Amino acid sequence: MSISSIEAKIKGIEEEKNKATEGHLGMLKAKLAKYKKELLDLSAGGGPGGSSGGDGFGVRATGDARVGLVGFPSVGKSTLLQKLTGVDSKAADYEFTTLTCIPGNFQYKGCDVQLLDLPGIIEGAAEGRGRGRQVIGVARTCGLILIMLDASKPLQHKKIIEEELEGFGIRLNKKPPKIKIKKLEKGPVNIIKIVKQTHLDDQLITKLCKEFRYNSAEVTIRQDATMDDLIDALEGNRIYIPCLYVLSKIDKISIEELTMLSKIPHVIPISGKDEWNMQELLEEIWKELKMIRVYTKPKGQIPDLDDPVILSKDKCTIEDFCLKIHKRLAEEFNYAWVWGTSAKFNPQKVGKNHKLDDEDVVQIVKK
Ligand SMILES: Nc1nc2c(ncn2[C@@H]2O[C@H](COP(=O)(O)OP(=O)(O)O)[C@@H](O)[C@H]2O)c(=O)[nH]1
Ligand SMILES: [Mg+2]
Repeated sequence: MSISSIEAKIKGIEEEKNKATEGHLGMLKAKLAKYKKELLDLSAGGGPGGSSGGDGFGVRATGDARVGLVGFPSVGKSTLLQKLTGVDSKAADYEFTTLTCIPGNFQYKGCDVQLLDLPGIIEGAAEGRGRGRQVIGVARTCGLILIMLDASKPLQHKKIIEEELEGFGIRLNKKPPKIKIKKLEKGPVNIIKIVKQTHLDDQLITKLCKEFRYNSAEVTIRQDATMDDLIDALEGNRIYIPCLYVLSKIDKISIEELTMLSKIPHVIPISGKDEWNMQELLEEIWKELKMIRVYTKPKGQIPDLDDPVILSKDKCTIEDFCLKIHKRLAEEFNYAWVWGTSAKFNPQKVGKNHKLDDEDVVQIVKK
């Protein structure tokens, strides 16, 4: 099927969806998810001027973490990139800047963060076509997405961007559904409900499973799941990323408006132009990235507090720490001394699997 015929189908289903009953709605949503996936599969990387590089835009990842910045044109993305990283993307040719992704790096708490200005993603549906793969490629490598919203028209834009990213299989500020689906050789769809289901009945669950070719399967549901949760679990391959909404140009709105807009969850109000609230933005980015700083302490010396080793909270063992410094260090490792909140007493003698906390101090003892 061609891109435009799939797009026509999606439009038709969207219209039907508005007048559907619950059960029917589930089937339509499942079909929609399937067509959207087909559309993505068709959109090979590398639109005009783009690159089909491994991460979607061919920008080399540098630093300890990556943050993707998306938003409508003229909301202040380039201005923020310039203020935080010194990279002047406006100086680049206009055509060029809408078609590619511009990286810049900034340092915060010893962490080197790569910020990617992804201008071409939201602007212009025609240009955006075929970009899905690239967006996903980049999103997979980002620890955080920043959605920039102009304070003068934030809510409408927020909805459009969220729907666009949702359509690409990206889930913002969500956890994967606690639903396990195991394909079986034969038999019916066997549903195991660990908690009471208030949105889904067995008939609908079975129908949805079959729609995704799980004719014989064991479905274990550990949360009060919605239709969308089940479809995400059946589709698999979703990307779960934290997201902050950067409300820009607050220098142009009133205190009353600002107070109201600040109630949006995960929102950080800023003015890139006047550099308002930059420190808070950096602090929130840091928190969302879930990084920790670990200081090294060579034997008989004081810890080096200027140059921390940066680890992420899901990979923060002593072994991860060694590997980040040098592969050989992990091989030569005997034990380590740890000072800080992860230690039961200071210092504690630990092995490779010990998990470190932010601002711990480590001394490695080799074999
Ligand atoms: N008042 C105000 N204007 C801003 C702010 N940030 C950017 N601008 C202006 O908005 C326009 C678009 O900014 P730009 O950074 O190029 O937006 P982009 O298209 O999202 O990259 C420019 O004229 C900027 O000077 C801000 O915080 N306050
Ligand atoms: Mg720009």
